[in-house]
Amino acid sequence: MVRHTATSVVTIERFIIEQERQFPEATGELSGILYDIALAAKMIANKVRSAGLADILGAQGTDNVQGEAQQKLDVLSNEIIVKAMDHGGRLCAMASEEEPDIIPIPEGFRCGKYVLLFDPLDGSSNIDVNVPVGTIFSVMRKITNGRHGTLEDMLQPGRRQVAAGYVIYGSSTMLVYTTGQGAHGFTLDPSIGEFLLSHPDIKIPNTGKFLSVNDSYEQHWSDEVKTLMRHYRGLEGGSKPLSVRYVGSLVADFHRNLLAGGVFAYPAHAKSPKGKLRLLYEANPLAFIVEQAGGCASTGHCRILDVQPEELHERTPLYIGSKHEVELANDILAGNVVAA
Ligand code: P6P
Repeated sequence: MVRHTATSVVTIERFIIEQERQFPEATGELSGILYDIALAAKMIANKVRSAGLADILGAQGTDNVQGEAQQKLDVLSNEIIVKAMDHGGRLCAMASEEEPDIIPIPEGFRCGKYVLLFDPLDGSSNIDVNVPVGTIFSVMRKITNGRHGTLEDMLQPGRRQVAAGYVIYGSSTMLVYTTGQGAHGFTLDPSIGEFLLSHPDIKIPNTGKFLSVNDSYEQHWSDEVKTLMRHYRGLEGGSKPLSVRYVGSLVADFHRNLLAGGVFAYPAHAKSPKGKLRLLYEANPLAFIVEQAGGCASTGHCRILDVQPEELHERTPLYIGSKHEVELANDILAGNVVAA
């Protein structure tokens, strides 16, 4: 494989083709999916950038100044992705956080051999206060017979993903993806409308600097989770305390920890017994990325990528980031390390 540096001028399209060429049996369908996702990301970035001006903020159901039905930005982002992906002939079905059921490929369009699952705009409640938000996506091969994709094709463990990634709409727009050959970051150059390679072969530091957790739920945490947080904060176990950084936008918190080292923790608690974050289109894709970058992702009891999904929108507890901090979570939540 060609080794690129952050100063190489490599578009995402060229990088995808170079990766595809490593596999003589590749048909180009997965590359096509990634191209289309990059296009959708540019379109969403354009909407997010001007949201405050284009009067597409706020909740659905209200009218904007022109009297048009106001569209929530995440509904709009969902439509952008569906419309960009549903006619390429590479997918046999999609699933979105915004839609209760799987999204079939319209009649008249060829069905392909992949399914796409996505959260079109995670953290969209942060848009109104100009906090970074993101798109998260996961691609798996169809495993059932028949033309159209089914729920069974979606309910595969995350280790079966063939591609995964996210887009962060922050101070710059970045797309980070993996197909199992490392995790690579591309930054959108708005002057030419191209994603350019800026972070080749991302590696997360083994030991973190940051802790991302919403500790307003502390009263609902188990004793083991409370012990874990005391370790993260340097109050037990002798570790250096982690700096707390919590944006409340998963992609923003994950991306910072991926580049600088850290752990994002969303434990299960009495009010959210299975956690809050979604397994199929939030935890799984980010877990694929972080493992490719040398990190870990766990439910606190097992590897995220080994969880067998039972429902499309099922939730999971999530500990994801630097290896040392996630393995500490596994040890403490398994009762191997008890409170001092
Ligand atoms: P809490 C945003 O609503 C989101 O789904 C993630 O992006 C974020 O990490 C999490 O929820 C924040 O949840 O309970 O801390 O507000």
